[in-house]
Formats: sequence, C-alpha cells, structure tokens
Amino acid sequence: MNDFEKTNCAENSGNELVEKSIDRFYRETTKENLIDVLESIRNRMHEDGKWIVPVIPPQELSENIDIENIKAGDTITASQPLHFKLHHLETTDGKTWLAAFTGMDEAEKGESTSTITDDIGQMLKGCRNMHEAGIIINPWGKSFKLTKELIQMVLDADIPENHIYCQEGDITKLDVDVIVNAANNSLLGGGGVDGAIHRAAGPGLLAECRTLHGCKTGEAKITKGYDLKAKYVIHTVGPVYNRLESEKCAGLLYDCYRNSLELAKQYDLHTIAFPAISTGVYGYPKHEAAVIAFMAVSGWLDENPDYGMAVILCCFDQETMKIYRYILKSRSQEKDSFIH
Ligand code: AR6
Repeated sequence: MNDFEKTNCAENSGNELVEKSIDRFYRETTKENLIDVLESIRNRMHEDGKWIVPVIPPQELSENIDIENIKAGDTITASQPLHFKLHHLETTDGKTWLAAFTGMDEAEKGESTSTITDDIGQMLKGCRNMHEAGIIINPWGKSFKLTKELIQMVLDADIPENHIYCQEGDITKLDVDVIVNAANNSLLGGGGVDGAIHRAAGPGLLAECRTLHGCKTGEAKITKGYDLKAKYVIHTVGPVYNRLESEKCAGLLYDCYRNSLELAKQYDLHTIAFPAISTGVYGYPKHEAAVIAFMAVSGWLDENPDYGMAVILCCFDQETMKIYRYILKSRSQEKDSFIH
C-alpha cells in the first residue's frame, strides 16, 4: 500500500453503483438484490476501483511526515511501501471484520480516523487469507456484510472460461479476435477460405504475408486483420490428405490447431475461429478431420483451463456442421461443462 491519504476529496469515488445496489439490498433483502451488489462490486474491481479503508498509520509515517502541516484534502504518497494496520470491527456475534467505505462521506459518519485508498480486487483477494469473517462496507451507514463466502463468489465469477462453439457461415464475417486461414506453404493466397480471407481483408494482408516467407505444413504465422472485423489472421497450412500416410497427416492437422491456439495465446487473444482446415482442396475426409480438430482444441483448452479462450469451429457447409454438432453433443454428454 503506497498511497496514504489524509483526505476529504473522494466525493465522487466511482462507487455510486455499489452504494445504490447496497441501498436496494438494505431496503429489500432479495436474492436478486444480493446478486446486484456482488455484480456491482465485481464491476468496480474490473475498473480497478478503490475503497477507503480505515487504518492505524505506521510509526515511521508519523516520524517522517509533518502531520501538523497536512490539511484536509492533501494526498501524501509514501516514497517506500508502508505497512498499515487495518482497523477491525467486532460484531455482537463475536466475529471480527475489516471495514471499507465507498466514499469519504461514509467514513465521516463514524469516528475520525486515518484512511488509505485500497484497490478493491487486492482487498478481496487479501481478505481470503485473513482470519476476519469478511469486510463490512459502510459500517456506519447502510452497511453490507461481504462475508468470505460472498467474496469467493465475486472472485469465482471472474475466472475466465473456455468454450467450444460451432457455427455455420462465412468466417470472414466473424467479429472475433482472430480468424484462422487454411493457407498453403507460400502464404500468398489461393482459393477456398484463403481466397475469401484475402478478398475480405484487402491488399494489406497480401503485402504483410509476403514478408513472412512462407510457412511449413502444421505451423502457424500471424498477421493483422486489415479490413476484416477480426483483429488478426493466423495462417496455418494443413496437410494435403494422403490415405497411405494417414497418421502423418493426422499429426500435421493436429499441429495446425495447436500451433494456432498457442500463437493466439502469445498475442493474448481470447476469441478464435477456425475453418475446417484441409477439408476442401486438400481433400481430408471431413469426419476424420473434425475428430482431430476437436481433439486438438479440447486438449489445448484442458491444458489451459484458466486462459479463457472461446473457440468457434466455423462450418461453411451443413455436412461439416452436422459432424461437429454430433461430436460436441457426445462430448457434452460425457462432460457436463461443455457448451455449444
Ligand atoms: N468461411 C468458412 N469456411 C470456408 C470458407 C469461408 N468463407 N470458404 C471455404 N471454407 P479450403 P484446404 C471451408 O479448400 O482444404 C487454398 O487454395 C471449406 O468448405 O479453403 O485447407 C489454399 O491456398 C472447407 O470446409 O482449404 C490452399 O492451397 C474448409 O474451409 C488450399 O486451398 C477448407 O477448405 C488449402 O486447402
């Protein structure tokens, strides 16, 4: 905690929606109103919102700072990390709590105390390991007891989730972070989905592709999306299907999906759409290719459970769509958490 505030200036703290939702819950204790409070806290956490926290200032601070000359409204930034003791409150049931205020007006309803502003997310995470029962928000006004269980719910709701969807249509129209192109080794355009992507992205895409000097089968390279809705295009080269080398082909197709997902992760991209790589001009049997696509994608998602990747398997024709649907359905029966 670095920012020490002896201040009255936080009139507009940004916590108004938290205050409003607490007010509603205070008047009517319903499940919906409780969810609204938790939602509003979670939203503030996302905005890097702060709460005002009553503290006992550390000894070093009073030694180094001329407290007498600080006026209300002054903000003091400490030159090195300071450790504050947080004020505790005890409720009649014997439980102890941390206190937090949504604004200075709330803090001033009680005894005068030194306060710091603390990041809501940090405070919630920190509180999980303390022996207090939780945090009482605005203890002198319309208060709200944010118990540890509720804190956990706020934090859990925040864990990003992985999903696989299948969707019929033209991949060039999708509003995602990245679309995958089923390209050839030259990366200089072609027919099928490759041609469609280059037409929709405009000449900038080809110009950038020229700088990449091709791509090996099974590997992946990334460019910007130019005129596409997607911010990026990942170009991967699937195998030309050869029945006599089906295992080798399967391995290369698998690599296309995995390498594309890895590359998307390196760029911190969280929504990706794949066409059915190799199943057009390159002649891969659609069902076999779909099983490999699904194994590669679901395997990668299982290895990256907290990454939060939405994978769209984009099907240009009904036959592919039916196959994907079938595979996803049988998988979701095995594993309840799968959504499609
Ligand atoms: N959106 C989604 N999927 C599409 C689209 C589209 N706009 N257009 C076609 N598909 P293919 P490959 C589907 O032939 O087999 C190129 O010339 C299509 O129905 O595009 O990997 C490259 O330059 C099929 O299911 O790619 C290479 O030379 C899938 O996309 C070669 O083709 C893949 O078909 C690559 O062959």
